[in-house]
Amino acid sequence: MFGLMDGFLKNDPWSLQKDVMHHVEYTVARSRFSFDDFEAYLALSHTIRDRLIERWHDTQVYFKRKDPKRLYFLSLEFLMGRSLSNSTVNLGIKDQCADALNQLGFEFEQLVEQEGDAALGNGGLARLSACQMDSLATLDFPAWGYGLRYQFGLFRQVILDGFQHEQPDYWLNFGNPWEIERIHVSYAVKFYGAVEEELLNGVKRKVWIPGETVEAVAYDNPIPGYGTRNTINLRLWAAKPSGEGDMESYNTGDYINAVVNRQRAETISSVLYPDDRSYQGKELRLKQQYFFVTASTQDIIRRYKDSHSNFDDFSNKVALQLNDTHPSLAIIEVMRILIDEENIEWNRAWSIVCDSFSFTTHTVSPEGLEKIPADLLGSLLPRHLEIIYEINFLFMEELKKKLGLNYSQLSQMSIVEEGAVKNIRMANLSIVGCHAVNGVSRVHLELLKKRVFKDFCELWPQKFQYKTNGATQRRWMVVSNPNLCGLISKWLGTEAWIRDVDLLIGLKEFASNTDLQHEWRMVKRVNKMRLAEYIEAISGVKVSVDAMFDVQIKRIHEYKRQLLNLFGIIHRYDCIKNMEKSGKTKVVPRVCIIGGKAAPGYEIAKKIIKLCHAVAETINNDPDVGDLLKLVFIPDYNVSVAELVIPGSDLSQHLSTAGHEASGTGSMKFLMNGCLLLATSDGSTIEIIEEIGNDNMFVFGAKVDEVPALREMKSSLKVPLQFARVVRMVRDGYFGHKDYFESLCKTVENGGDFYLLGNDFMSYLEAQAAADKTFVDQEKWTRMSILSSAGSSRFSSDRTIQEYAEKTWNIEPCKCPF
Ligand code: 26W
Repeated sequence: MFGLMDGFLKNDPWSLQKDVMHHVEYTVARSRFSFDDFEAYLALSHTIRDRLIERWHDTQVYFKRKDPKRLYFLSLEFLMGRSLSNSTVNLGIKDQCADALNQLGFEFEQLVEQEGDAALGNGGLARLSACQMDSLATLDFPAWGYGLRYQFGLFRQVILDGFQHEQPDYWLNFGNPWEIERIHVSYAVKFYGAVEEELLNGVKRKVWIPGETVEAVAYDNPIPGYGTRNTINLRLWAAKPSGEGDMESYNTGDYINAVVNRQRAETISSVLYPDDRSYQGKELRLKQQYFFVTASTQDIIRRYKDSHSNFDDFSNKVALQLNDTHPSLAIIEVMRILIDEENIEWNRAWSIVCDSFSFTTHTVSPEGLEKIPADLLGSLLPRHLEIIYEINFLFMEELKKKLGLNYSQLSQMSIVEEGAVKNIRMANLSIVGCHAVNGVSRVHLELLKKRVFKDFCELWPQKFQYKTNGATQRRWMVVSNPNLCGLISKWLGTEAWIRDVDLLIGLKEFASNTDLQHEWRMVKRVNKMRLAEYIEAISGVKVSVDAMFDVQIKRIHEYKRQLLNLFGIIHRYDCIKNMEKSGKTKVVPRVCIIGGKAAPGYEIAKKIIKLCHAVAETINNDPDVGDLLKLVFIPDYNVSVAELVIPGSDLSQHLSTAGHEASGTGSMKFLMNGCLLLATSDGSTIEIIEEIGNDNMFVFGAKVDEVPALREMKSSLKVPLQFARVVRMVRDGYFGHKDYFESLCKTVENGGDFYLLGNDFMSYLEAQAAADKTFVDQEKWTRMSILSSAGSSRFSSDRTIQEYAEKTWNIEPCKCPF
C-alpha cells in the first residue's frame, strides 16, 4: 500500500503516484480508470494531507516534549486562499507531484485551479494572519493559530449590469480535504442566564448558571513551514448543538421543535461578517466572538494544565496575541476561569492575564474601534460584564491616584463609555489588559500616539510599539510567480532567499545588467499574457500585452480612493479624445485594472464599482481610443485572483489619503514581484520609500502632517479645472446613469471632499505622467523593477514575526529534528 520507509511517506514521483491512486480508489471512491480533474485534485490533496499529518504529529509531539513558551494567535479572520500549491512548495515536493500527475495524464496547474479559496476573512487583517502563520511555521516558532470555521466565508461578488450583488460562498460544499475534524476535541460554550453566589467551604463564590449551551468542535488545518519539518496548527471552531441540555420538551411531546431549535446552535459559526469598517453591536457577532474566545482559551488552558500543576508558570509558557480587538473578550474569559474556576485571587489572576496578553490594532480611525452595548453584553455574558466593571473600577482608582481627578481624561480612558447607551470600549479593555499594544507601521504608531490612544500612550509609553506588517515571499513569489523565482535564484546562485529573504538585496548589483533585464522582461511578459487571457475570459475585453498593466486591487473604500483612479482614467480618456492624430502616437497604451469588494451596506463604495463599469463601457467601445486605453473591473477579487494579477502587473496604485491606511500590505506583494508603485506617503509606503528610494517609485499627494490643515482649509481651496471637468462629465451623464452618480459626485465637492481628491488630483496626474515617461524607457523601468524586488526583504512577514517573537511574545524557535 503506502510507501512506508523509516516511518515516513516517500516523496518520489512513483510513491506519490501510488498514493494518489490509492486515494482515487478508497477516499474519493472513483474507478482508477476514470476520474476527472476535480477527483484527481482531491486524491492529490489527500496524498499531501497524509504527509502534512505526519509532520504535524512529529511537531506536536516535539513541542510537548520540549515544552517551550508557545504563542497562541487569536484571530476571527484568516484569508488562507488555496492550499494545494502552497503545501507542495513548502514541503518541497511540487516538481515530484507535477511529474506524478503528468504520468497519469493530468496537468498539475490544472488541478490547482480546481480548488476554491478558503476566504474566512475580509481583507488586509485576515490575509496578514495567513502570511504570519506561514512565517511562524517556517521560522520554527512553537505557535498555534485559532479562528472560526465559518460555513460561509466572504460573500462572492457577482456583477450584474455593473452593479455588485452578493452571493453566499458555499466553500465547504465539495468537502475540504485540508482540514481534520476532531470530534473528540470539543468544549461547552455557555450563554445568557444569571450569576449566583455560592458558599463553598465557607468561601463565597460567583457561579454563572447559563441559559443556553452549545458545543465548539475543533477542525485542524496543518500549516507547513518551508524548508523545515515543522508543521503548526490552525485550529478553527465550528458550533454544534450541545449533547446535554434540556430534554423537557422531548417529554412534553414537541420533539420536532426541540431538534430544530437545537440545530440553531450551528448558526453561530455559519457566516463571516462582511463589513470591515465599523462595529454594529449585533448579538450574533458578539456570540461569535465569545464562542471563539471561550473555546480557544479552554483549549489553551487545558493544554497548559496537562503539563503544569499550577498557574505560576502560565505567562512564561503562554503568549496570547489578539488580532485587533475582535477576540479581546479573551482577557475577561481567562480572568473568569482563573478566579471563578481555578480559585486564584484577583490580583494574581490579573497579573497573569496582563503578562500573557498582547494586542495589535489595525485601524487608524476612532470609528473603527469596537464598542459593545453594555446591555447586550450583560444579557449574553452576565458574569463577564461584572468582571469588566470590576477591572474598570480598579483601573479608574489607579488613574485617579496617578492623574488626579481629571474627569474628562478619566472618562476618555474608561473602559465603560457612559451616555444614552452605555458601551464597553473593546480597545480600552485591550490596552488595559495587555502588556504590549502594537501598531502595524511606524506612522501608524505615531498617529495612535497623537490621536486615538493619546492619553494611554502618555500613561504607558513603553507599552506602545509598532511592527511593520509583511507578506510571505513563499506564497507571493514562489507559489504565484515561479518563473521570476527561478530567475532570481539563478542570478543569486541560490534558493536560500526563500527562507532567508535578506539575500534578495543581492539582486541590486545586477539591476543594470542587460542580460538580467532582458530575462526579467521576458518573465513579466509571460505573466502578462496569462493575465490578458484571464481578462478576456471574464470580460471579453482583448488587451495588448505591450500596454502598461496598471492595477488597483483591494477592498473598495472611500479612503483608498478608487475614485481618484477613475477620475484619472476619465481625464486620460478625455485627453486622448481631444488629441490630434499625431499626438496619439506618443500616448503610452494602458490597461487599467480595478478589482475589489464593497461591504454590502456601503452605498458609496457600490456606486464606485458601478461608475467603473460605466466608464469602462464607454472607453472600451470607443474607436477613437482603441488600444491606447482599456479599463477592466475584475470581479470577485480574492487571494487566488491576486496571485494571478500581481505577477502580471507593471504598475500598482496605493492611493489612500495620507493618514488613513494603517499599513497596507498589497503594496509589498507588488514590490516583491517587481511592479512599480504609484502611491501616497501613507502607512507602510513611507517605509518602502525609505527602503528603495523616492526615485524608484512614483510618490504623490499630501503628506500625513499636511492633511489636517488641508481639511481645515478645504472650502477655500481652489479645485483644479481638470478635476472640475471630470466631475462634471460624471455628473452630466457622460457615462450614463446621471442621477445615480449625483451622490457620488457630492462626496468630492468643495465642502465635502473629506478624502482630498481635489487637492491631490494634479499631483496624482503628474505621478502618472512620470510613470508614462519612464515606461517608454524600458531599461530604466526594468532597473527600477529589479530594485523594487531587491529592496523588498524588509517587507517579508518573516521579519515582522521575528520582531514580534523577540520584542512582544518572548518566544524562541523549537525546531523539530528530521
Ligand atoms: C468589526 C468590523 C471590522 C472588521 C475588520 C473592523 C475592522 C476590521 C479590520 C481591522 C480592517 C482591516 O483589515 N484593516 C487593515 O489591516 C491591515 C493589516 O494590518 C492593514 O495593512 C490595513 O492598512 C488595514 O486597513
